[in-house]
Amino acid sequence: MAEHVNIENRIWNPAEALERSRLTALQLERLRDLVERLDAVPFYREVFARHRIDRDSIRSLDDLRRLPFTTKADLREQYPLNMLAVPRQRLARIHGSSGTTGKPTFVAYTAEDLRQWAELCARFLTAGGLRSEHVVQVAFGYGLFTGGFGLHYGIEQVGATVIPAAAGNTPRQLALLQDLGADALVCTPSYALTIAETIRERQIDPDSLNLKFGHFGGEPWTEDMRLRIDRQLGIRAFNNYGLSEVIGPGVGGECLRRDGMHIQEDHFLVECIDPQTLEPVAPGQRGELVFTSLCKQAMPILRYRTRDLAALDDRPCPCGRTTIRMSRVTGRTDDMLIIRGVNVFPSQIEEALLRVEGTAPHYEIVVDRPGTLDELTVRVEIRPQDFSDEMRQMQQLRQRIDREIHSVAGLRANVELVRPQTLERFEGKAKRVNDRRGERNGKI
Ligand code: DLL
Repeated sequence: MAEHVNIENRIWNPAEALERSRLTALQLERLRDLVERLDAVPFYREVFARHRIDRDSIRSLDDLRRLPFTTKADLREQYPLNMLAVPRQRLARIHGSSGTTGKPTFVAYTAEDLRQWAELCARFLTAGGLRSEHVVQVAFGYGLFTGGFGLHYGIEQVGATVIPAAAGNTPRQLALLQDLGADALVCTPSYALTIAETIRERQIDPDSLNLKFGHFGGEPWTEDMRLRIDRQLGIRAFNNYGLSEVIGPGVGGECLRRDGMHIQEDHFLVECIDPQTLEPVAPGQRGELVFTSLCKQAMPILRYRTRDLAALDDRPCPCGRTTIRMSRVTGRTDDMLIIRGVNVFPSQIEEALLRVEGTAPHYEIVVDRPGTLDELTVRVEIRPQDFSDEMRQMQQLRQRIDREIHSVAGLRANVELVRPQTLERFEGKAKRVNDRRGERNGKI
């Protein structure tokens, strides 16, 4: 670990450190090109015709605001592949987004898109310490999900060695870590914790492994969760962000300072808007992120509303990259729960739980409406060493959790403590919320 802390800052591509005026000029040129290319997509052609938009109507980046948003619903309507800007024969690969409901939405890449995608992943991996001499174990799913393949080719681009372990089979992950001695682990943060926990259960000393750092993403996590991963695996954990509709992983990632994720602005225009008024929020304010892909060929996207809530930070970063940084994603406009009128994000519950010593980072949020009032139940696993048959002790722990949830989220929850190892474990993205209110109303 010490070795990695001292690693020097390296920038993969000078495009990450362009002077702002040069970056703006490049973005404008690419945006104008994009508007021209989007004319090949019937969906955009029709909107452009309605709003009388063409390449020449874009004279500065401010004109972006005259262009329409694209939403998930638009993509669903264009199912399966009606958003292509190139002929079908030019596609090199198709991935799908991991929607929580209904059919996936598909995203497509040309060979050139795949090359660019690997380059973007190489950039954030390098920013977070990856070098050609390292070995990386990828424990993301390989399939329609963009995590596995995206990171895989990024690691190869850096010149490092990939172990495509894929998600799942935790005992095998451990055996690979022990026998092949990966320097870095790549997966979702929740799977990193599952691996860390199994290491502890088997009484393996984390220092006997060669792991030094990890690149985690694909789902929201908190700073406390990062500290746990750092501590339990003896590594430095880096956050990276992306979404299939925009390209997959590679939209942004942290540098060694771990103080916000640098957005790859020469490829993506980012906006942060108030989801109600659709107006931009002030820098540093939380809002919904909106992305425009400037370079993608097969399926470029204009002003895509991500529903991810985060804040942007345009202050210079001491690492030398000049790109804007995004905060952690603290919630989504659509995973926000409204419980007895109070807006609650699952990340707030996680934050509260992780403040209480003795809880394991495994929990389930159950929302129900048995009568007329919403009820929030938080089921929390107790760490084996803290589990006790003594009622009083468990009662105290429950009260502490209740107090923390109340102070963070502003509402009372039924706290249910459950025995170690009873809640479901996740190999990919964790599913923490079980909202049963719709079922009772017969809506689902
Ligand atoms: O999750 C792409 C990805 C894979 C990113 C691996 C990083 C690493 P989708 O399956 O389309 O794509 O899901 C995208 O996941 O809108 C966010 O809500 C969430 N998400 C992704 N990365 C992060 C992150 C991939 N670092 C959706 N923090 C996005 C919080 C994240 N949420």
